[in-house]
Amino acid sequence: MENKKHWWNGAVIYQVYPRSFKDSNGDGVGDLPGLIGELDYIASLGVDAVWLNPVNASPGLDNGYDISDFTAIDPQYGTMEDMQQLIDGLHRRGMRIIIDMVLNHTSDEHEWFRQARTSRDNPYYAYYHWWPAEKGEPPHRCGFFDAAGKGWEYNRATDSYYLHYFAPQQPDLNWENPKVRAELYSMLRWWLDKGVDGVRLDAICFISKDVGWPEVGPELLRSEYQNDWGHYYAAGPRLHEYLKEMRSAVFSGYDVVVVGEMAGVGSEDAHLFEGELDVLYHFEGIQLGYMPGAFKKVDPAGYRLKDWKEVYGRWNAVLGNGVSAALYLGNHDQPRMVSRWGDDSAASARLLFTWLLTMKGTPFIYNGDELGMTNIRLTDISQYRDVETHRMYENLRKKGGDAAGFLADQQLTGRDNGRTPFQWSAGAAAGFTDGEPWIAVNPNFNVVNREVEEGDGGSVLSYVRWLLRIRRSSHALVYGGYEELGPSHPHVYAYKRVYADEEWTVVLNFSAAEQEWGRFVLAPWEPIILKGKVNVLQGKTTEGR
Ligand code: TEU
Repeated sequence: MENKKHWWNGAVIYQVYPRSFKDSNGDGVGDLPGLIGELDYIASLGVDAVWLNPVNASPGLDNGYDISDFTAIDPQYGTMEDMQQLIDGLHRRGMRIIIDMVLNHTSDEHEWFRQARTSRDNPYYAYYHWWPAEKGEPPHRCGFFDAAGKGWEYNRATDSYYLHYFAPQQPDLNWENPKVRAELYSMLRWWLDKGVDGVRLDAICFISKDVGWPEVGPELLRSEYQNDWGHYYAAGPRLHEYLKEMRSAVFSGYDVVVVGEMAGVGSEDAHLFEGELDVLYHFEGIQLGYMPGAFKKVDPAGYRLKDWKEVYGRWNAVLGNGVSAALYLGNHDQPRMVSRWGDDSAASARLLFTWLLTMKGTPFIYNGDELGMTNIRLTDISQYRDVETHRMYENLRKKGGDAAGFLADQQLTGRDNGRTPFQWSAGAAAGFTDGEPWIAVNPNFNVVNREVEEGDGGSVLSYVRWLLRIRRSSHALVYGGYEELGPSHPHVYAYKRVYADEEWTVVLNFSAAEQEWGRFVLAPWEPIILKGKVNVLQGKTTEGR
């Protein structure tokens, strides 16, 4: 097909959070053998590739986003042989694998940092960003996972501060240093030579720093960077130089997809990444309904469909020449899709998936969302496992803030909502583990689980499989153009997808109330999908789970 220049053109990607997917040895933590045992399930969905969150050696402060050895598998997940089995197992089933690489920072237990922090004369000292104490306090930077919100940490042995955009245990790598870049590129080639089919580059837009270390006052942040440190961090002076160099030194030699996590990047800059990245995993959609700033806070009014249409329409308008926009409504950093954007109902899950799989872009399905898994709504800080939640809570308590209000907000926005164990069955621990799960299982696992939904033609799972089949059968839904259809409506989103003489019309009721749109009367959360003039959904959306 002329549009399919690369394997990922038109692909649907399934994100697996291995820690919570399937435990094979009863230690309560998901692992590679457990995942390998469920590859037939993943293949049965009809997806094209798996994005695997990090399984590299790590102390686990940030569930693997603090890597201590880029070319070793953490024993809690398995061995390098297991990893090769996973790669081969996916390939045998006609699927691909995208690994997750964290190149902005390492763990403070990585050998490079263990050496670097011993002395300013250590050759690895220049692998990280330092501020010598004799120059006084460093200019403020935000540390997203720092209890005090500070982005510099003092290190006694070198009498200097090191930079960390995330936790103090996640020191930022110094990409100004060509030795760092060369080591990272060599490591990436090592992984690509194992047969992986793509890389998701974690926080990659943050890798370039203004090493003049200017003061960044609140007024500058507010005026130029939307009051969001992520926007400032994503505006580094050498970002595109580094990405072009990495493309040339690593990826250009392979048929692999490069997915860039792009917090803080706006659609007005999307064209700058052409030739550098293949899929832009932007945040402008996922942050709708959150107050601007480093720590998530929901707008009481929630998100507005008007804004949703604007954001996704705008991103589609700027992309096309070989770069695609990621379409996603949930991931390991977000609350559950059906709780964030729907009302926990199966009907709202089906509606959201209809958008995800008929809209223009590269769809990402987060494991469990295809079952309609919901937020767990934890009630006590002791139930949380996420470093982000704990550090925000510490910061708040120090300032005498409203702990109850914070926990109420985390029930809506906390990352752990999306990290509870995959719900396989109504059995013990939802069939996830024979041991004590590392985090609580959602109590609704008895009705929201793979086993019960397999047998239900009206379940979210059955509907997602059907949608994926419909999508795969259609040029227009995969490669077609996108045109929003009027009249504008506060709760109904309608658009066309056209490719040659194939034309689809999608009309979506994004509300729990009946809505009229043109000649249509839509039931709560009802999608209408017309192929030409035929409603292909007739009778598909029965009620119940
Ligand atoms: O997230 C990068 C990022 O932009 C985060 O600040 C994100 O916005 C935040 O976690 C949302 O609450 C990546 C990974 O996806 C995340 O899991 C890691 O914690 C983070 O990088 C550090 O590696």
